[in-house]
Amino acid sequence: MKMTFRWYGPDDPVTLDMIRQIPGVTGVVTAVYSVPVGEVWPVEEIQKLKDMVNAKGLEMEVIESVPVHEDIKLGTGDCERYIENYKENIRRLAAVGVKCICYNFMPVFDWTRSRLDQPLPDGSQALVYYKEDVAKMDPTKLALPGWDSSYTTDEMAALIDAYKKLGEEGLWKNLEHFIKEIMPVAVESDVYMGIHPDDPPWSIFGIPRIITNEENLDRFLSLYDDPHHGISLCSGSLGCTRSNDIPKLVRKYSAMGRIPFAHVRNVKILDDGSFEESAHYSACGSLDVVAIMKAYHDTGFDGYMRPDHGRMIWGEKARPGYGLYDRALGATYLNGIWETLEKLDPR
Ligand SMILES: [Mn+2]
Repeated sequence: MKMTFRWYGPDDPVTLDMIRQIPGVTGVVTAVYSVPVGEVWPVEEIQKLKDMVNAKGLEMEVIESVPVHEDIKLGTGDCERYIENYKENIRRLAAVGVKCICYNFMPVFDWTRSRLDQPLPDGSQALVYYKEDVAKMDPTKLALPGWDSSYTTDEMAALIDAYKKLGEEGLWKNLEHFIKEIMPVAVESDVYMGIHPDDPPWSIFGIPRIITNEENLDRFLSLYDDPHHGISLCSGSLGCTRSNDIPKLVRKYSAMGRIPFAHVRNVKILDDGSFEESAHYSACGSLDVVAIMKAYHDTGFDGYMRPDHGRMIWGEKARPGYGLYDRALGATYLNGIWETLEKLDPR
């Protein structure tokens, strides 16, 4: 297992100098952020990023994300050109030593929360999803991090409408086309592609979401039969519904060698199915993090892992979910569990 940490590039208030001091973190997970979604990343930009990371003694073997343009998900407009660009990005990243690319196929919105700074009883702040609040939200007028704010209200309404018409099966068809196009390039480049599950794993605002549960993950993997075609298994995304048994899913897909990249975090599920992001420690949320780590360990997991979102603690001001302190505690906690498992059961 290789422990990594997400880094949002030179503008991130969490710096490489800070990250390198977290025990056991050997690399960062990052991306070129200056290029519009769908376009090819300049080789010089990729190389510059890698040089910055390597200069601090860290590795840059995982990219999160190379985003998928809406035209690909909708199968419209410049879809084929964007797919060709995507292939070129895979080749260019492989050329500098990238081994794994994380992406998602969520229409319009990336992860969705109703509030990014909900105070918790201990005085920390966390990202939360309260079903009642989400039901009152107007998706054409929203602005949250991870959401594309470049759309006008009318454009957003039209986009949402197009996805409603496309429906789940239409989205599957476009995902299959994308996978069948890019995977031969990924295999040839020896890059492991890991799809990130939808967060949360259910339809919001009537827009289809399909990377949500075991049945759909099976269907996804069956689209292309090669270990390079895998899952960035995110315990917090799939785990915010009790219907997903995370240790069981980890055990199954890790044993199949289909998890190149693991996001491990906890989440607290509330009675009405809402959820709050919690500290990584098992007792703070609804997931058994030791059982998750044991499932990885038992199946000989040798991929990349990172702590996922953290709370804001100790007065830190940073990008919601991506401060230094709570994620560093998460990395250390996960490394502690892993070291224990290794010593109890050396392979
Ligand atoms: Mn995640």
